[in-house]
Amino acid sequence: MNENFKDKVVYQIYPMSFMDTTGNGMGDIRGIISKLDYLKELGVDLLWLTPVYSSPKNDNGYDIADYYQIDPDFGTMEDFEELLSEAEKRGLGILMDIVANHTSTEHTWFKKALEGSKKHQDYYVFRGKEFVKDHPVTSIFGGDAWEYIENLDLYYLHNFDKTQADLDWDNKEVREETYRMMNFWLEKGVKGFRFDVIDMISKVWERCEMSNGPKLHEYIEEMADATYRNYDDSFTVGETWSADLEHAEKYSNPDNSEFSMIFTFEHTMFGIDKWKSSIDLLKLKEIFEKWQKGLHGKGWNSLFYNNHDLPRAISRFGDDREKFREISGKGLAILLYLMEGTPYIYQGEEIGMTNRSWTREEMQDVEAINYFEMAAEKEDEAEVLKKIGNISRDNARTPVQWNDSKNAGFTGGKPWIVVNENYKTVNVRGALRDKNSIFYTYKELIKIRKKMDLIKNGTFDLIDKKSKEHFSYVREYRGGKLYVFSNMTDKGIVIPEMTGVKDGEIIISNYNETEKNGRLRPYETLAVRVKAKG
Ligand code: TEU
Repeated sequence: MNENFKDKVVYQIYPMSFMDTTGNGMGDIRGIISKLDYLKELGVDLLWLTPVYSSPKNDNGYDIADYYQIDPDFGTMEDFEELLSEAEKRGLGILMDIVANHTSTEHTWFKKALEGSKKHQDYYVFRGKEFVKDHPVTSIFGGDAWEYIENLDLYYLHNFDKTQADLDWDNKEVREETYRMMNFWLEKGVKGFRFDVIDMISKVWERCEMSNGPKLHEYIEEMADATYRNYDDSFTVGETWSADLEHAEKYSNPDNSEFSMIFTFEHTMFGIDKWKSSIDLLKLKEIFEKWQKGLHGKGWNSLFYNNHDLPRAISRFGDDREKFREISGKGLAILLYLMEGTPYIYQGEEIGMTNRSWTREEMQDVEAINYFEMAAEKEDEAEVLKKIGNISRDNARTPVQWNDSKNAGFTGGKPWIVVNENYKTVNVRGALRDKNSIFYTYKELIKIRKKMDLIKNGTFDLIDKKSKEHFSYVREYRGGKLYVFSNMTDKGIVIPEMTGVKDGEIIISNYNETEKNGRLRPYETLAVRVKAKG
């Protein structure tokens, strides 16, 4: 079976914020083409584009109005085809984002449903008063997930914004439309897909649970058979917030895989209320241990800290104060990308982009705005803004900082979202010029991964689980070992276990001069290889 995905590294592009070539303030496909050489230099294999289809963009493209069109803000179908061929020339594959749990209410199916077409109402989850009363659902973006349509005297379900109507996957026609659309993109030459909230396509109405319904895996199998299983080297990743190990094994079981892998989010959440959560190192280690051990030999992990829905890696897991930003960013990369799984790098992560503080006027994200409107009624506004600064999705969506000129070189016009103020110090041009930058640590890690089978196949064991200061682990494969030690604090610490690896070779670290003397400086992180004897 195709296991190519185990050697790949994926770079996630959020096109709206990547690179603008038209001056409309919004990134576009030609902008992506113009940066392909940069991505090649980094060494990644696949580019996952978040949705570029025609959309009113109430949820930045996750509200699709036409699955067969490129949104004019991003360019044309010709631009997209050129992207495919230019990417291919450089050995890069393109992954499309499949948002099939819902469509925009601007989609013709939904419009026809509103006009009274029964066939199209059945594409969605339209229900009468009684059903809705007995089946309360809260939207993930806040408020009631049922929206009333007066002239139909029916409600429709929207698990996200009210302009994102849930499709009914129990309707065979909906499934077939989805497969047809996926084949359209496969035939164009895309290498695979990332599936948006795919765990929500089958619902459990008895308990009003919106994920992990009884038909979930059956539908995914059916979809795989009808589409990407017919392509030898396809690459797929499901976004599954609700997955436990058992589901994860089904999704990514090497013998009969539904997907190459899934995204799980336990390590990014910490508590039910996302706005109140903060990282706890002991828990973080436990979570990684659970997934590393749990899927070893049984499935496959995705390795990521951030994406377009999550705050910036360094601000969340590390230390974004300028004094520590680079050391911390490099340390985090070494810590994560030597684990088992496929690495995902979110645009700007490779140069150490950070969160910023937000005012109400600057906020763009529908989720953050809804939260602000609700929370600011009960709590101190400054406190609410602070939480938003820590967690808001807008942090990930500030434009990529290409250089230190106006708007960080992202656009000649007015950017659709503010540029992070630190672009004068944090930018691609500077990172490429400085051989000590975070960029080169990422590049080196990608090279190391491609050379060492141990990283793909080795076992994983935590070292000193109970330490609240460091995150360290050992990987083992055919007698060879790889130790990773990471000081997660801004102070010097001692790790006695390090004395055991004196004979090993340091293969990567985040400080220039490193010793294996058991003492680690703030955020110091290093990987030591001990070769098999004989
Ligand atoms: O995200 C799914 C999802 O559940 C998130 O909305 C998540 O709860 C939230 O972002 C945490 O802050 C996917 C997409 O990645 C996201 O951008 C979309 O908004 C969402 O689906 C709806 O399509």
